[in-house]
Amino acid sequence: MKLLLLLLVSGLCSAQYNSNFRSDRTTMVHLFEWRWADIAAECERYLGPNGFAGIQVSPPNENLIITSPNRPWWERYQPISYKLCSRSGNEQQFRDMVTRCNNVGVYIYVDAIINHMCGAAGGSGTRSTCGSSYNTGSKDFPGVPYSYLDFNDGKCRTGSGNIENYSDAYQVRDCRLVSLLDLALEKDYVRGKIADYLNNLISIGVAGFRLDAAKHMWPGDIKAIISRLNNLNTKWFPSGARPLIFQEVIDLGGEAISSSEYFGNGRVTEFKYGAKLGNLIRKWNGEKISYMRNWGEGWGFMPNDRALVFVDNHDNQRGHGAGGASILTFFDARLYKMGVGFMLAHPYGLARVMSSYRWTRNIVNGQDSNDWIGPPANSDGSTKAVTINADSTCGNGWVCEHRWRQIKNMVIFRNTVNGQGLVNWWDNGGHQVAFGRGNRGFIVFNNEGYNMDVTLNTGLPAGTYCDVISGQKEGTRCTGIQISVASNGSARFTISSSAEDPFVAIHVNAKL
Ligand code: AAO
Repeated sequence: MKLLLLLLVSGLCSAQYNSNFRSDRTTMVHLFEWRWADIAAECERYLGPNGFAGIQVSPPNENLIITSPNRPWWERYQPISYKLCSRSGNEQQFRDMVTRCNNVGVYIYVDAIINHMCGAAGGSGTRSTCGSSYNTGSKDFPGVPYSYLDFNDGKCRTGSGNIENYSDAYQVRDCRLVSLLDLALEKDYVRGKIADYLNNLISIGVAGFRLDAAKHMWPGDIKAIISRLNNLNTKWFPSGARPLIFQEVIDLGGEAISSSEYFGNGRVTEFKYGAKLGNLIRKWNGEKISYMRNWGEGWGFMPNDRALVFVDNHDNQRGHGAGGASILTFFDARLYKMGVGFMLAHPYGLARVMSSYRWTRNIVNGQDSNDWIGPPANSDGSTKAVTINADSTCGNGWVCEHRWRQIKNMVIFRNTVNGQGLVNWWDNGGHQVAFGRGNRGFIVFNNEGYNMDVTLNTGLPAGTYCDVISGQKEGTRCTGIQISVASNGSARFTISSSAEDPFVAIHVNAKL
C-alpha cells in the first residue's frame, strides 16, 4: 500500500517534466510578442499541419505601460495584475486562441511572471494594459490585490534593495531583480493569488508554464505553488495530466545558484546549450563541431529529461540575460539554420524554436542600444498583425524563423526520428559531422571552408530520399537535392562549402 502511494505520488510529480505534447510531436515555438488572434490563425493554417507541438506565448497578464522608451517589449515583464489583457489581446481573444490551437493539437505554454510586480520606480496611476490602478510607492496593486505586506523588502540585505551580487543566493532570491518589486512567495496569501492565476489559465486549457526568473525564487516556494495547481483541462488532456513546468534559471556555472536546485520542480532552461553551440558553429575559441560527439550530458549539461533547450531566446538574441556574443540568431541566418538544424536533429532535451520580429541593431561597444525596441506596432501603440506573403514568409516586420523551410522541415525530422537513439556518428576531426537517428533519419554538416565528398553509413533503408534542407518532398518528386541510399545503408554526400545551406538532412517520411 505504501509503495503504491509512493508510486502514485512520484507519478504525479514526474508529470511536471512531461511536455504534454501529442505523441507524434516534439517541438515548441516561442511566438514572441504575437497577438492571440494571429497565433490562433497560425495554429490552424501552419503549426498544426506542420507538426509543431506547442507554443510559448508572451505574458498574457496585465502589465505596466512604459512610454520611455516607447513601449519596449520588456514592459510585459512588469505585472500590474493577473487580468488577461495585454498588447497581445484580451481575455476573450486568449480563450479563443487556446481553444483553436488545442483543437489542432498545438498546446499553449504561458510565460508566467510570478517573482515580482513592476519596477519600483513605476509611480502611480492607471497606465496599465487593463487600466487597473497601481502605486509603487505604497506597493499597492488593487487589481490582484497585493499590498505592501506582500513584498520581500524586509528580508533583502543590500543597500540598494536590488540584487548586487550573484554569488550571494540570499540576495538573488530576496532582493529586487533590476528594481522589480519582489513578491514574498513564502506567504500563503501570495502563493494563493499566484495559484489562482495559473489555475485560471489551466481551466482555459493551457498545458504548462515557463516560470520567469525562477532563479530569483526559492525552489521550495515554487514547489508550494505548483503543488496547488490543478490537473489539465480534460477537454483536451488525459485525466490526471499535470502542467509542464520549465523554470528560467540561468546557470552558466560559477554562481551561488545552480540549475540542479530546481530539478525537483520541473524542467529548467539549459543556457549552456546555446552559448556553447554558438561558439562551435562560429568556430570561436578553437571550437569544432566534431567535438559534439558527446553533446548533451557529456558536455556537463543537465540531465536530458530536465533540459529545455534552445539556440537563442528573446533575451539573449538582443544581449539581455546570458550567453554573450556567441548566441546565434536570425541576424546570422546561415549559421543559425545550421544551429537550429543540429538542435532539432539531436536527441538531447526538449526543444524550443525561437520566432522573432525584426529590429535595427545599433551596437556600440558590444551593446545594442536598440535592445528595447518592441514588436512591430501601429502609431497608437497596438501590435501589428502578422501578415503572410505569397511565398509563405511573414510580413509587417515579423521574421517567422519557424516558417523558414529548413527549420520547419527539421521540426518534421525531429517528429519522424522521435525516440530513436543517436547512431552512426561520423566526423572529420574538424568542422564536418554526420549522425543518424536509428533507421529513421540522417544529417550531414559541412562547416569547413572546403567542399565535402564522403560516403557514409546512414543506417536507413535503401532508396531515394529528398534532402529537406535544400528542398523537400512534394508529391513524387524532390524540390531540392536527392540522396540515394544503397542496400547496405551507405550514401554519398557532396556538400559545397559555399552552398546556401551547407548541410543535408534525410528521413524516412521524405523518401520517394
Ligand atoms: C527593465 C529595465 C531595467 C529596470 C527595470 C525595472 O531594463 O533597467 O530597472 O525594467 O524598471 C526583462 C528585461 C529587463 C527589464 C525587465 C522588466 O530583460 O531589461 O528591466 O524585463 O521590464 C537576469 C535574470 C533573468 C532575466 C534576465 C534578463 O536572472 O531571470 O536577467 N530574464 C527574465 C526574462 C526577461 C525579464 C525578466 C526576467 C524580468 O526572460 O525578459 O527582464 O521579468 C547574470 C546572471 C543572470 C542574469 C544576468 C543579467 O548572467 O547569471 O541570472 O539574468 O546576469 O543580469 C555572463 C555570465 C552570466 C551572466 C551574464 C550577464 O554570461 O556567465 O551568468 O554574463 O552578466
